[in-house]
Amino acid sequence: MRKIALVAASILVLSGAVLPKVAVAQSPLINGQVTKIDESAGKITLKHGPIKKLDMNEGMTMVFRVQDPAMLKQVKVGDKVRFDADRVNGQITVTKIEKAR
Ligand SMILES: [Cu+2]
Repeated sequence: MRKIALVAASILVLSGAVLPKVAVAQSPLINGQVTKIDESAGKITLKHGPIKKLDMNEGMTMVFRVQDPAMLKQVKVGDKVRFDADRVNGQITVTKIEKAR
């Protein structure tokens, strides 16, 4: 019986039934798509939806600075991503980025 419960729990986790609850608890990320990466400049171009906190009420394609150059290795052109951005020293900067699943 114990084994069956364990298998059932594993299936729940693998199917993602448990994961969405975790995601909801995090701060909402912005959906976007990578259109260009400039590693030497530490910049990324993202097509993105509205970002109310940065006064972008409509979606657009624009260049962002990245907080950490390593972020540019995690994604490639064409990837759909989820990211967060903020004004850092007056520059709009990606503070977090992950591939969308
Ligand atoms: Cu924008």
